[in-house]
Amino acid sequence: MKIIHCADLHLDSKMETNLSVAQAKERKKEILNTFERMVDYAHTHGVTVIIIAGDMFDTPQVFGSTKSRVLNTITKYPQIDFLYLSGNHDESNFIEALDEVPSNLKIFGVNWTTFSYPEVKITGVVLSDANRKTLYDTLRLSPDDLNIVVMHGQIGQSNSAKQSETIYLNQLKNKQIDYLALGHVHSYTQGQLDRRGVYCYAGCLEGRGFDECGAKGFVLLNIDHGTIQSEFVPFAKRTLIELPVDITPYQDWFALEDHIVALAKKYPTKDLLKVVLQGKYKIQLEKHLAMLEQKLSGFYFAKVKDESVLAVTPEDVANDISLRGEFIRQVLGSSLSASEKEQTILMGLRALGGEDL
Ligand SMILES: [Mn+2]
Repeated sequence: MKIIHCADLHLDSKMETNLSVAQAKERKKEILNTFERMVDYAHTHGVTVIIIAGDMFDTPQVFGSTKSRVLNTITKYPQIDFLYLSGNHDESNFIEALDEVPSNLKIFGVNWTTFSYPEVKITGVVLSDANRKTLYDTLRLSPDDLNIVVMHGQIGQSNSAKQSETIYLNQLKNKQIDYLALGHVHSYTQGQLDRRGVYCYAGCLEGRGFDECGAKGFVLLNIDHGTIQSEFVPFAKRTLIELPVDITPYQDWFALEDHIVALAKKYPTKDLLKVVLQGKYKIQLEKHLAMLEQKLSGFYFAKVKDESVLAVTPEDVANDISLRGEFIRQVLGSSLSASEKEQTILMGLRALGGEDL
């Protein structure tokens, strides 16, 4: 038996942070497409259950067109069960607004609900303020069954935090869980729960911003002879990549540009790239950030973030008796912050060089 564990689809996300209006619209469509592609994959790979561990939608208000595409996808494959747990973003509006719930769309509620299959029992609960303390005591699983448990929230070790979103892993130990299918964390993460089981966040299907970099996809579970094998399947249409570059060794901007362009060649141009300049640079390095962005414009999206700092010390200009040397010594000796000093020195040097400010 094969099962897909996915989560955090955030359908209908706005996507406007970095992208143009047209690209944001396109990415929004792509996220929905990736969900549909995943369901097609399930069909062609003999998957019979898809667990959606929360945050299927980004906001409680779901566009009618999105809702009907999701419903069509679900009803297109009646032999696949969709086990849906609402997360902290989507609440239960999607289900409540349905005239008729398709028979293969099965829903977890605020009490433990179990869906039984010959090879596995899948049990889940939606966290709420009312149940967050009692749910651990009310979970009863048989050691003789293969058990998947579905929840949405942030794992924590103690019971001290107050948020209803916290899942206390310690209290799920020795509960006969074989696989804890989680949603909430947007990157694939797996760890040992106890001697018997593992916990796993599937992550989101598509990264939306540069806080969601790296491979995104779903987890494919293969159940065979009473054991669960799990495998992360990268599935996103586009990946967001953060590329840190230490510019310390470079005094020539064009050599640095060549270096960055060569590094960027490792990634497909369909992806979204953020180059982060780091390290300490000398005054001699003249930066042309817009030109670098232009050179990376073959990517679906590219931007350059400059986090590098100017490395000039009083020793560097100790013997410089020019106005420039005096100016730098004055600024370095002032009470300005490090970034203010950097800005002031750069502006001052440009002014001394006769450039427009
Ligand atoms: Mn989420």
